[in-house]
Amino acid sequence: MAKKYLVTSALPYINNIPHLGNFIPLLRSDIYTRILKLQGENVLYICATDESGTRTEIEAEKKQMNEEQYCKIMHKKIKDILDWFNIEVDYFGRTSSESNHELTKEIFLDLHKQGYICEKEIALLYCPNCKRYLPDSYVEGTCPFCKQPGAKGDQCDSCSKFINPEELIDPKCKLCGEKPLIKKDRHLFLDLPKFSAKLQKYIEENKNFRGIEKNLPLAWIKDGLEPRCISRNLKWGVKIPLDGYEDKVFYVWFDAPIGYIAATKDYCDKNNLNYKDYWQNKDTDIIHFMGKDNVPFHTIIWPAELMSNKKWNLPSRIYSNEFLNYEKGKFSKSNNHGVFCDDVLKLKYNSDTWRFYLSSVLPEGKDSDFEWHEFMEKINNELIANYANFAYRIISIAKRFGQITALDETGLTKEEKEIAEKIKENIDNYFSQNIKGNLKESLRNALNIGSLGNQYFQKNKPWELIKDESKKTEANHVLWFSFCILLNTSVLLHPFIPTKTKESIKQIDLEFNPNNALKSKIPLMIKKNIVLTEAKPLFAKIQDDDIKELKKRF
Ligand code: B3M
Ligand code: ZN
Repeated sequence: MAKKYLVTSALPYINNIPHLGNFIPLLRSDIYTRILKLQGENVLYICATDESGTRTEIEAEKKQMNEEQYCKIMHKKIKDILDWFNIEVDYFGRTSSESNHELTKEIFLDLHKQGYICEKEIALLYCPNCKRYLPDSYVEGTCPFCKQPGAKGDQCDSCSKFINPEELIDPKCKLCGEKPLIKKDRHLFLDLPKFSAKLQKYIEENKNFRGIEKNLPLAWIKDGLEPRCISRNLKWGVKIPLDGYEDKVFYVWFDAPIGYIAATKDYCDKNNLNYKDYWQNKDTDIIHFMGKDNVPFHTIIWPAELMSNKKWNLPSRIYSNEFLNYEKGKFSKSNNHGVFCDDVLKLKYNSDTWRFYLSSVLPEGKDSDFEWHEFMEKINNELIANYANFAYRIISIAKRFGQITALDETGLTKEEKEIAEKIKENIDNYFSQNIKGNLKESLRNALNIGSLGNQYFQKNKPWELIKDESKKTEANHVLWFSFCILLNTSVLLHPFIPTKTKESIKQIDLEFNPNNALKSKIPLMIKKNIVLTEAKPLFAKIQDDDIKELKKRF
C-alpha cells in the first residue's frame, strides 16, 4: 500500500476557549498537512474535543446544564473558531463519542489481559466542603519534587513531573480553598515499569525523535517509571469495564489520545474507508503536534497504551512547541491578559492576517511572544511589503500593458535561470523543513521567493518597458517571469494564508489545486496567456492607532 500520513493536533479541552498559545498546535498541524498536500501526499488531519473529566462536570453544573448539553454547545463553539481560522481538519471528533468509549474499553481490556494493569489502594483527596473527590486540576499545592507552589494534582507546571494527588504538599481545594481530607479507595494503574525497556527501544530507535521529545522520556525511563493511576471517582467519562469499578471512569488522559483513533474511525466510517488502514497499517506515519507540557503523555503513556499488542502503529513523529507568551506574560482569561480566539473573531483583521503573524512567531525551539507592535510590523513590513504589494504592483502594470503571452523555460535569461535555480532550492528546503516540523523555516523559504521576485521586478523595471513600443517583447517577457515568481510565492504561502493566496491566483485567472500543486516539476512556470481579472490589494496596512487601542483593550 502507498505511504500515508495521519496528522493530529492535541485535542483542545472542551471547557476553554483556546487562547492564541493553545491555538499553536492546531495551526501547525494545519500548515503541515497543507504542505504535504501540495506535494500530492495522502494525508489526513484529525482532531477532536477532549471532553472527559471533572472540569466538564463542574463547568456544566455552573451553567446549570447536564454534561451532554454543555459539551455539545462548547464543541460547536470551538469548531466555529477552527472554521473561522481556516483550520482544515478532515474530521473534528469528540472524545465523548461512542467510538471513543468502545475503543478505550477495547484497549484497556487488552492491556488488562496482558497483565499491564495493576490495582492498588490509594489515598485520595476529598473536599468535605464541596462534597466531592478533588481531581488533579482542582487541587493545588506545592510540588513534592521541585518545591514550587502552584502544582496541580497530576503534574507540576514548573518541573513537569507527574504527581500523585496525595503527594502534594499543603494541598488546597481550588473551588473553595478548604484543606481536603484523605480517603482510601481502590484504583487501577497502568503498570509503566513493565514498558520501560520497550519504550526505551522505541524512542532510541526512532530517528525522527529529537530534542525534548527524545530526551524527556529517556530521562524519565532512566530515573525509573512508576505505575500511573488511570481511574477516577467521577461519573462523566468512559466507564471502566471491570467488576467493582462501576462508580469510576477512566482518567481523562487515558481516553483522550485514544480519541485520535476514534475520530479517525468516525471519519473513515463516513467515507467508506477503514480506520485500520491508518492505525494498523505500517505504511502510515502518525504525526502528533502539541504544546510541550503534553510531551510526557505522548511519549510515555500513549505509546504504552498502544503497546498492549503489536497491532497498533506507534507515533512516528512528535512535534511539541514551546510556549507563546503574551506581551512578556502568561495568557490568562481571569486576569484579562491576552487575546483569546473568540476575541480574534470580533476584531477587524481577517484570518490570514492572524495566521501569518502567528506563523512568523511560532514558538519552535524556544518560547516566543505575542506582541502587538510586532504584529503590525510583520504584517506591514513582511506580508504586505514582500507579497501583497508585489502582487498588486505587477498586476497594475500588467493591466496597462494588456494580455501577457506565455513563454517557456527555453527563453530564460542568465539572471532568470539563476532565480529559477534559487526558487527550486527554496522549495526543496521548504519541504524538508516542513517534514521536520520547522514550519517557521518553511515560511522563511516562501518569503525568500517573494524577495527574489521583488528584486527582479525592481531591477528590470517593467513600468518603463511598457512605455516604449519597441520594447514590447521585453516587457512581456519581464511581466511573464514576474508572474511566474509570484505564482510560486502564492503557492508556497498558501498553507499559511490560504484565502488570500487563492484570491491572488484568481486575480491572474490561473488554476490552482491545493492537493498537488507542487507535485510536478518545480519551479512552476505559467504556460497559458495571462488574462487579468482584477487588481485589488490583498491586505490593508495596520495603523499605529489601532495597535495602541488593542494593546489597551487586551
Ligand atoms: N486536552 C490539551 C492540553 O493539555 C489536552 C490534550 C489532549 S491530547 C490527547 O492542552
Ligand atoms: Zn472544596
